[in-house]
Amino acid sequence: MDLGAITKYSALHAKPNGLILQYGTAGFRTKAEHLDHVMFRMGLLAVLRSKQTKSTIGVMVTASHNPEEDNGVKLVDPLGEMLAPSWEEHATCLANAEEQDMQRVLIDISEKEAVNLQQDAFVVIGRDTRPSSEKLSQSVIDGVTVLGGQFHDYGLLTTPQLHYMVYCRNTGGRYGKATIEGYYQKLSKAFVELTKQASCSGDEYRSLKVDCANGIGALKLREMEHYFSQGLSVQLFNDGSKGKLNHLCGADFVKSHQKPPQDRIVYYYHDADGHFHLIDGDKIATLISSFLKELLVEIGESLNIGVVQTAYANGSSTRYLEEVMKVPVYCTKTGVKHLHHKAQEFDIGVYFEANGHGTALFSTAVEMKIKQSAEQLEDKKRKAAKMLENIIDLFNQAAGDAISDMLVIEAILALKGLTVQQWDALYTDLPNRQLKVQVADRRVISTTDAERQAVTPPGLQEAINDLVKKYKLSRAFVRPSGTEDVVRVYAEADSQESADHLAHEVSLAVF
Ligand code: NG1
Repeated sequence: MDLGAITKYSALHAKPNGLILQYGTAGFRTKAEHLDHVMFRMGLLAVLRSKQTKSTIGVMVTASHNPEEDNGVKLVDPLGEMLAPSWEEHATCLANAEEQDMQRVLIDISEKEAVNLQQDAFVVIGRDTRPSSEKLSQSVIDGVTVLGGQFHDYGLLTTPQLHYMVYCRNTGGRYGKATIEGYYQKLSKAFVELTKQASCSGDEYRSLKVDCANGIGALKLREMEHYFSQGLSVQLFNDGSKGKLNHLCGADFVKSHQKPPQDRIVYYYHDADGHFHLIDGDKIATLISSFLKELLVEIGESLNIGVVQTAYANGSSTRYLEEVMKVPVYCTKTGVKHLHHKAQEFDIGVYFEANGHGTALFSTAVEMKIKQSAEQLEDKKRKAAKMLENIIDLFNQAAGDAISDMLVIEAILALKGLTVQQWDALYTDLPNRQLKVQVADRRVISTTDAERQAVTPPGLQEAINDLVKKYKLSRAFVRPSGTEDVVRVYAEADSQESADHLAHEVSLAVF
C-alpha cells in the first residue's frame, strides 16, 4: 500500500467532519453533495475485496428510486450478489473514519480479512443518469487506482446489468458475455425462442407502455428494443426527455401511493369502472412460480420450488401461494440481498419484493438436468424442457432486473394466452396502506421476526398489537427504512378504510 499516495488523494476527497452514514438496504444513500469521500473510499474497499476474493468486484453509483438530488453507491460481490454482511460493516467503518483515521481503518480491514496486498485487483463500475453520477464515479476510479487496482468503467448501466457483468466475468463467460451486447443478445434470444411457441403470433403481439421513471431504464430499453422488435412492441413513457427522475412516476411512487404515475407504469390497468389496478411483485411471483411448477409437472420432474417474500407481501398472495398452489413461502427482511440468499436454498427459488424487485434462481444441478431433458426427452416433455431452458436464460440470476422480468412476464402471458386482467384475477389483494413517518432518530426502532415485530422502543409492539386487534383480517408493522431517513408503517385489513385508519393509528404510536 502506498500510504503517501492514499493520504494525498484522500485529502482531495475529504470527509466532511462529523458526517455519519450507514451501509443500508442498498448501500450508502444520501444527498449527492455528501458522497464524494464515500465514493473514493468505496473504490479503495472494492480493491481490497477484489484482492481477497481473487475476483472482479462491481461498484454501482446510483440511488435508484430516491429523489434526483440523492445519490448512492453499492458494491457487487463475485457472483453478482450484494456485498457480504461482514464487508458491509467494513464499508460503514471506512466511510465514517475521520480523515486522520482512514489509513488505520484500511489497514485494519486488510489484516482482519487476511487480504494479500500483492494480489491483482479488478473493479467494474457502472452509474445511473443522475447529474451527480459521472463525477462521483470518477471518485470511485480515483480510489481504485490509488490502491493499484485495474478497472473497467461501463459508464451508464442499470444496476442489474452491472450485476450481470460481474457474474459473467467471474464465471469465465459461461453465464454470458460481459458486454452490453452480450446482455441484450442473451435475453432477446431466449425471449424470441420462447414466444415462437406461443399460439398467438403475427399481428396479435402485445404492445407495452413502459414507465421509465425518467431514468436509466429508458436509455437501456431503447437500446434493447430492436433486439426483440419481433414479438413485442414497447412504447417508452417518462423517458427523461422532460420530467425529473422518479418525480410523480416510477415503481416506488406507484406502489407507495397506489396510483398511476403522471404517465405510465409496467403492469397496471383500469377496469371498466375506471378503477386503478396495480399488478405488483406478489402477483409476478405467483405467475412465475405457477408457470414453472406447470412446466415441471409436464416434464415429470419433482424439484423443490420455494417462494421468498418480505413482510410487505400482501396477505392474500401468501395465502394463495401456500393454500392453492401448494408452494412453500418464506419471509425475510427487506432488501433483495436477504431474499436472494434465502432463494439460493431451493432447486428453484422465486423471490420478489412487493414493489417488484426480484427474480428466480435455479441451482446448477437443475440447469444441467433441464438441459439434458431438452435433448433426451420426447415430444411434449421435450417441448416443456426446452421452454424451461429458455426461461432460465431469460432470467437475470445475478439480480432482480425489471427489463428481464418484463420479458419473462410477456413470454408467460403469451404462452398461457392470459390477459393482464385474468392474471390479476388469480386472487384479490387485501386492502393495505403504507406510510412514511419522520422521526428524530429512526434507529430507536429495532425489529425481529423478519421485521414483523418491533423489539424497541419498549411498549411499541404491545401498542401495535392492541391496534391490530380492533380490525378484521388485519396486520401491521413498522421498521426504519434502510434507504431514506424515515420509519415505514404498513397496515393491512379487510377494507381500505380500516387499513388507512390502522396505518394512521400505528404511525401515531411511533412518535
Ligand atoms: P427501505 O427503504 O429499507 O424500506 C426500500 C424498499 C425495498 C428495496 C430498497 C432498495 C419498500 C417498503 N422498501 O427499502 O423493498 O427496494 O428500497 O431499493 O418498498
